[in-house]
Order: sequence, then C-alpha cells, then structure tokens
Amino acid sequence: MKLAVVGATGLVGSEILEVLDEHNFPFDELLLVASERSVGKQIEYKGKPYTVIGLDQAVSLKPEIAIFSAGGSTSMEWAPKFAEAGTIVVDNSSAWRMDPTKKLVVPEINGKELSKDDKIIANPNCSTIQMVLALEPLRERYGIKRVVVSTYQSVTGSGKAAVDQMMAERAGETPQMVYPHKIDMNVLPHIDVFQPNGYTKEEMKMINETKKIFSDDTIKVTATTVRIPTMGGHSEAVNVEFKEDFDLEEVKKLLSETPGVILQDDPANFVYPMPINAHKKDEVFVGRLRRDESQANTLNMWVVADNLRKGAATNAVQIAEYLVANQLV
Ligand code: A2P
Ligand code: 11C
Repeated sequence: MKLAVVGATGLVGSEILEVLDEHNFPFDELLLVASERSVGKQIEYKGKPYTVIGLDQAVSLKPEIAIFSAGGSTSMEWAPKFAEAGTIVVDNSSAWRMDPTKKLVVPEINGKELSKDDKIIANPNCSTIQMVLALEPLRERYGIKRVVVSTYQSVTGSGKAAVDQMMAERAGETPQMVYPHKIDMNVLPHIDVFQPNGYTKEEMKMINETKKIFSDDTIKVTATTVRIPTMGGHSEAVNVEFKEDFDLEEVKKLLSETPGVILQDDPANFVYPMPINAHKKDEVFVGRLRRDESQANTLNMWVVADNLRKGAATNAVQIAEYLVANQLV
C-alpha cells in the first residue's frame, strides 16, 4: 500500500502527517508531494527523512491513495490525473465538493455511501464538518427543519501566511497582509470571497455542503462566518430547529454517546468548549446546550473543533482509513 500526501509542506499537510502517525495508518510506502519550489526538501516522518517529490513523479509512482491538500486549482488539475492512473484521491479542497458525481464525506455520517467506483472523494469544509457531526445524532432522533449558525474562526483556516500576519501584528512588526484589515485585536465578518447574493463563499459552503452531506435539500441553513484572532480551532454558535420536540437530558445523552463528539457542558464549573482545549484534538466538542425559549423545538449549542484536525486532516485520514477497512482500495 503506497500513500501520497499532496501539499505535504503546508499547514494541513503537516497536520495530516501528524494524524497518520498518531493513528498508525498502515502503509508500506509514503510519498510526500509539494510544488516544484519544495522538490528535494526533506521532511521527517516517524523520525525518518523523506524527500519531497513533484506531482508528475508522484502520478507515475501510482499510489493507491493520495490525500490532497494543495489548494483548489492543484486538485482541479491533478486529481483527475491521479484517478486516471488508478489512485483514489481524498481531496481537502473545495474543487469537487459540489460536483454531483463526487461524494462529500464525513465517515461517521455518510461513509457508507462510498464504493469502489469513487476515485475522487471530497472532504468537506472545516466549519461544515464540525457542525454536521454535532448535529447528526440529533437529526436522526428529532429531524432538522432549520439551522442558523454564526462562526468564530481561527486564522489557521487561512494557512500559514495568515498566522504570520497575526503574529507580526502582535509583535508590533509590519505584517505581510493576507486579510484586507488588521486581524489582531479585531473581528472580520468576512471569510473567503463575497458572492452576488451578499453572502461569502464560506457561508455558502456551510449551507450547500450541509444539505449534500445529509442528503436533504429540505433542511434550511443560514450562516454568518467570522474570522477572529485566535488559533487552535473554530467555534460555532448553532441554533437548530427540530421537526419534533426534544428533551435536553436526552440531547446530552445522544451527544455523549456519539463517536468523535465530546460533551463539555457544565456551566456551573465553567466547563464549555474552547479552541485552546480543542487544539490538536481529533474530536468535536459541544456545550452550552440550552433550549431556545423564543421558539418551539429549538436548541442552542456551542460547537468547537480544531479546524486543521477534524475539519481537515483527521477527516481526510478517516476517509482513507474507511477505504482500507472496507476493502475499497
Ligand atoms: P509548497 O510548500 O511547495 O508551496 P498552505 O495552505 O499551508 O499554504 O499549504 C499549501 C500546500 O500546497 C503546500 O504544501 C504547497 O507546496 C502546496 N502547493 C501549492 N501549490 C502547489 C502546486 N501548484 N503544486 C503542488 N503543490 C502545491
Ligand atoms: C477557513 N474554512 O477557515 C476555511 C478554510 O474550503 O477547505 C478551508 C477552506 C476550504 O478559512
């Protein structure tokens, strides 16, 4: 079994390597792939140096699985070339997510949709993944009518250059600007590009990807996505209206029994999810559970996860693990 990581020098790429190591992912050969700028560079994995190779060479080596995290244009151009060579691509970019011929997968929710015919598999956006994983057990039990979500997203979601901007501002240095405004000591109600309808692309991803993952176009979703000067994870205030009424204690029980979800809901002892605690964790943390007293059958919750982990690297590695465990590779 030959595994390629495309974008291995990036923020998500290095997180993928950490997750592969922690999960002891079973492979015989590892190909670390990046742009021509990085070819020949050495990267350590489990204490062993690996030399970064280019995309052409990686395709010719015909890995069984390639996990891509090198941006949408690289995926658009190269994922089909790998697929043509017989490689299954797990793609972390937005390039293929809404393509009706491609599956958009959170393994705990819709992994069972995967078959041997899937050659390019899309990994959802980070802010979508953590929300749908927290919603899934409640959707199964009560049915969902409508979701209103506001996000508080980490600068790590914009890549290394954005972290550098925030840190330079914090150190009083002149930053290389990634965002159109200062990010430290500020809040930007703007993630990704604005669309003709006034929403941002990040907001539309949360709306459209949620419907696709749940295979349900009737679920109404509206989102406001916001960048805040933090690292470690994305936070979300999720207001969900169910089809049926719920019992708060049952909601807590369902969430605490959901694989990949950790309930942190003890306000009396100041226990609630925070990015500082989610950092480097594979799980999605849920707390501040309370009934929305302004509307029937409606719950408020606070959902936090490391966007580079379950939001990106962990979910992609779990898709690869699912393929291996179910002999789909
Ligand atoms: P490189 O380091 O050689 O530029 P981040 O999102 O943290 O900026 O990381 C982006 C990742 O995608 C890096 O590993 C980067 O490699 C890789 N990448 C960017 N453009 C290309 C490309 N055209 N071909 C292959 N890899 C690319
Ligand atoms: C952010 N969600 O936090 C973005 C990053 O579609 O995979 C991931 C973008 C994507 O800025």
